[in-house]
Order: sequence, then structure tokens, then C-alpha cells
Amino acid sequence: MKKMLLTLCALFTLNVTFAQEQASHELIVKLKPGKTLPSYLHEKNVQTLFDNVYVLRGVDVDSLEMKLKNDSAVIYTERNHRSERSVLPKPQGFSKDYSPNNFGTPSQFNDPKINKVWSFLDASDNGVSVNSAYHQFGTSNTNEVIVAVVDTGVDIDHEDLKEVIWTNNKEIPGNGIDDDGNGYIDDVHGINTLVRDAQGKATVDVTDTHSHGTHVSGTIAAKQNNNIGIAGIASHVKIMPIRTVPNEGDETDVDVAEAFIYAAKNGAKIINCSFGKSSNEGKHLIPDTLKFIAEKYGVLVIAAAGNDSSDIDRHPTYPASFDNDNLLIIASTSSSGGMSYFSNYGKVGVDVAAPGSDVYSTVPGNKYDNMSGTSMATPTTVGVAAEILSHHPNLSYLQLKDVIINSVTKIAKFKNKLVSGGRIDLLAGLEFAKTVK
Ligand SMILES: [Ca+2]
Ligand SMILES: [Ca+2]
Ligand SMILES: [Ca+2]
Repeated sequence: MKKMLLTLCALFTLNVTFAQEQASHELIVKLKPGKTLPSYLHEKNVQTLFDNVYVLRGVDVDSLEMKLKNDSAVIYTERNHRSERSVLPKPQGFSKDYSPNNFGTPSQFNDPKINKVWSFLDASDNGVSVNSAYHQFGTSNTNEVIVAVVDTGVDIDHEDLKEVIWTNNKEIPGNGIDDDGNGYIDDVHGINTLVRDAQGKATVDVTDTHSHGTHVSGTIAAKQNNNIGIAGIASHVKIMPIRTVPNEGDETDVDVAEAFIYAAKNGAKIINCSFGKSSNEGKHLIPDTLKFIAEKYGVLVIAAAGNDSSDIDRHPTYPASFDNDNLLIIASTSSSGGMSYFSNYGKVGVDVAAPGSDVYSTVPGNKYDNMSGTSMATPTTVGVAAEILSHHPNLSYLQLKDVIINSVTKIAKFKNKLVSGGRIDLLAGLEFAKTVK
């Protein structure tokens, strides 16, 4: 079972190794409505995820799972474990200039490295018409949208990101108190589900120890028109960093569920999900979580199709292959207009394509670099979605998804590979959104 490759380096030297199962120390339990957990469980062993769904830690998973399976109050139990292991690639270390003449007239951005960001080109030049969209629609009358980046963390001090990082204003930093009562102590800029305290609680250091999450964030939100670096696609967003994807190995279902719930409860309307895995342990927790954040919070989750050059309708990858209606699944295109050679596709399971090859964006330490993958196509789409939502804050998650799917630039070769048969477009999306009642 091969892990879905998050990004591809220039030399394609990804190390993919095979299953190294780790013993599970966490058990997921869903109870029937109105039922409570058995009294022999200690409060300290129980974390409520949402509704009647719990994670049990510090327990003998084997014997407890047997007991609970025979309990009539239980709908299901699932084990949480990291089943595979892989190494993420590094940034590519090169970039290229694209003709600024193609950015529309006049260019809308003073950011010095903007001509390396080819997604800003018009559809006729294989981009997603970002410059033209700003030329036509501007940024007045836009509303702030919070986007959660569930990833390897984010360099929140990066020169081109620091002004666009979400801050939990109700939380006083560093006083050891959960001031806003959201269950997390000192969560000023998000949470870290990879590093847990002795009680199993997520911690709050969101530092990116890779580059992946910082790169994703820049594509969505790098500060526009500050005479620094690049520009993100969206003008009026705050990035909520959630560190859930390890530098090596797969994210776990419990961590992803907790990240999604945190994002939804703290105001994110869009979640960037540039990760995935080819096996999913239980198949209940993540679809249940997606359903919960759709129904209660109206959150759209935009997720990568994966980088195995394969049809996910035949070879599923998760979460992309779950059929929740608040998932929008993204394939990758290159600057020559076709699908990236690595990109997964699926006539049923993959909705749209977006620029994902040689994407130039922020990396830690005030640096910039190219990275490639459906991981990069996903934040390109998130940026477009966030900008549309900024102009049209009353769109529901289903309407927003429909606008993106229905405003693509059709590409003949994509007809049997994608639901929409095309590449997203910000200018067409903003036009289309005006027609939505
Ligand atoms: Ca808090
Ligand atoms: Ca505090
Ligand atoms: Ca900038």
C-alpha cells in the first residue's frame, strides 16, 4: 500500500516504504444517541470529538474493544493508528519567470516575485485568471474568510505571511489558561495534534518543521501588494495553521478529525487538505466528521486527489474518495495546460483541476521556492474559493462548490477524467457567483 505522495521533487526521489504498523493506543467509539460511556472508563482516558464520538487513550485497546463491541450502546469502534511510512520531498530549488505581459494590463500586483506565479495568468495562458479577476472585480466590499491549513505547520513569522495568520483574539497567550474555554490552552494561532501532552491533549506550537504547510499557505494567502515576495490568490483571508501532517508517515484519523473540528468551531469556512493515504483504517470517523462540520458549520473541505498518476475511481485514496458532499477534490495541471504527469484523476471522484506543477510560494525562513503536487493544486483552488466567498459571503458550501465546478475552463482531454472536465478560473467563478440566488 503506497502512501499518497504529497509533493514531488524535481528528481522524483521520493522514498516510499511499506507498511510499518504501529500498535494502536487509541480507540474511537461512537455511541447511540442518548447513551453514555461505561462507568469503568476513567474521565482522563476519554476525549470527546463531537456528538457521541469519543477517543479513548491510555487504555488496553484489545480488551476494551472486545468489551465495547458487545455493548448495545455502541454503534462502532475503530482503532487509530499510523499504518504507513514515507518521507516528504524537499522544495525543488528552482523557479522560472513567466512573461509579465501575460498578467493582464495593467498588472494588479507590486509583489516583486509575482511573475513566477503562473496561476495568475489568464485561462488562455493556462492560468486561473487571478490578475484579470482583480482588474475586473477589485477588492472593495470583500469580507474576511478564515481558511484552515491542516498540514505540517506554518512559518507564522514569514515576511509574506505574518500579516495573514489567524489569531484567536479571545485567548491570552502564555498564561497556561484556556481563556476562551474552547478546550485548548494558549491556542493563539491554532493547534498541533502531533505533539500531545501527558493527558493526550493537543498542544499549540504550529511551527512548520518541513516546508509543505508554509508553501500551501503562501499560495492561498501571501500578503498582496506589500512590495515583498509573491501574492496569494485570496485578498482577504486569515490562515489558521493546524499541525497534523507529520514530516514522515501518514496523518492519523483521530488527528485529522480533531483538526477539522477545531477549524470548524473556531470559524474556518474552508479547510485545505493537501494530504491523503491509500488505506483508511475504519472508514467511519472521517466521513462522520465531514458530515458534522458540513451540517453544523457549513465548512467546505478542499482535498488533493493524490499523485500516483492513477484513477481514484478504481484505486481510492482518502479522504478524497469519501463521498461527503462538502468535499471538493482537486487534480493538478502544469503551465503547458495539460494535467500534471503525476496527477490522479477520476470521472466520478475528482471534481476539478488547478495549477499544481512548479508552483512558486513561501517556504520557511523568508524564502520562496517551487513545489509540485496535487498538494499545490489544492491551495490554488482554496485561494480561488476563498476569494469568491469573500465577495459572496452568503454562499453555502454547496453553492460555493457548484460555482467552482461550473465556472471551469473546459479542456477536451479532461472530459473523461474529471467531474467538471476542466481547470478552475477565478474570473469566471466571480462572474458565475453573481448569478447564484
Ligand atoms: Ca483556548
Ligand atoms: Ca491562555
Ligand atoms: Ca507579497
